[in-house]
Amino acid sequence: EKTVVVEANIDSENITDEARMEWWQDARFGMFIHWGIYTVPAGFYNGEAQTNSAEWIMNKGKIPVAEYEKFADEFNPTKFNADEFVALAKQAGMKYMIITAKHHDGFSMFDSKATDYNIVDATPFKRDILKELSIACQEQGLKFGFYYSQAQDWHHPGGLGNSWDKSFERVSSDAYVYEKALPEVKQLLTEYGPISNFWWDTPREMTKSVVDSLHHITTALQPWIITNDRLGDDYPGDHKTFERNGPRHQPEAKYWELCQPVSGSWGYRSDDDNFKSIPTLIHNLIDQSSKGGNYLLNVSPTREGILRTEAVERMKAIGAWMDTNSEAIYGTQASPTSTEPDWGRITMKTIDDKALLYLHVYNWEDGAALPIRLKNNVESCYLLTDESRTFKTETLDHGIQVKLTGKAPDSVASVIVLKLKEMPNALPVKA
Ligand code: FUL
Repeated sequence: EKTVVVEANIDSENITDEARMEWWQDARFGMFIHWGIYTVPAGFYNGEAQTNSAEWIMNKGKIPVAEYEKFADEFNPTKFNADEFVALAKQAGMKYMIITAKHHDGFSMFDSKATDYNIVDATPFKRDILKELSIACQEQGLKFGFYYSQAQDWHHPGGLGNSWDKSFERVSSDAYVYEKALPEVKQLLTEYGPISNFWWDTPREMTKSVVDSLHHITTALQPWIITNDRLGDDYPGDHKTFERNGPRHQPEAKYWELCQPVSGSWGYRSDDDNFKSIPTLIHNLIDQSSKGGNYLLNVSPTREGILRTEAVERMKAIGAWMDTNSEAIYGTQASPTSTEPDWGRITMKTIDDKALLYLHVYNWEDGAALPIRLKNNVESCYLLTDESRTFKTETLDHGIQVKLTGKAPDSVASVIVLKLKEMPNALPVKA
């Protein structure tokens, strides 16, 4: 039997925030997975669609606890293969994976010691998918982290959010945290190897002492861990979270991430045909990078334990683009100029006090001049995938012009490298 490393990252003395955040900042791209027993109703209850986001069905359909529990009896995703999930994430160019350990419905997707309401004890499947994924991630070299809903729990009388089941008498949420959330978090951080991220969610009614306890246990057990900003009010975490829509301008926060579902729902919904197009997804990744942020793209396995072909196709297409262009994504910084030029986006690296700009051209026209609002001397300008294909540039009063020639090398985004002789000197934004 395979085992996982139990004690992670003991050497914690001198970790600076910068050192801790470095891999994440460079990674730019991760896989989010929403998976739970809500996959069984898949958005429908009593023959009717209940919700856009299928993981909310218990709440939106006002399903009593005893009814909802029955979905666990039918949860048997026998086609699930952790190695394939991790391999697909890697193929897409993703550097980390974050999966729902427990969502608001209160069902634990791992062999929880705090409750039997978990995937091993309460389903015919009986396998701990988080352990399988953790092992596969370690074997294939992908960072691995958890989503955890620490305040809402519609199954536990201390959890927040269940106002429809009248058999349900509310006890204090502190009791809930000490009985369930804290022990589960502790278990997740000791029995699943090195955990790269803890992704808290819906920080409602969290007392300061509870927030402090959860924060303390997380960082004490996994000193290299990275947390989002959703543990409690006034808890900044390590990074800011944008949900569904990214920022229009570069945010002030140094570290931030956009999470977005590949289709309409976070959790699998059987009628969800709202898949984003391949160009949209690639542009979204580039767009976050050009503003200095990460892109956490969500997929939702079906009740059989596989991804829909539409999702797989999209992951592979992003991966194919990343195969030749990832240099313009990994380890880049935000654009030094205004962040949304008409023609595409810009990312940047600096090497020996010289800036290397990556011009991601979405709208390519033979003969067109790309305006870049920088006052700089250009060292060279060429296509990322073919250095012999060079472009003429001019430095004018209103910035650098790059002259496009020929056909677009890539129909989604062609990347031109613009090497400057110095650090970028941005012209003021046009009124
Ligand atoms: C939200 C949750 O309520 C959604 O169900 C989903 O998990 C999303 C990522 O965060 O706040």
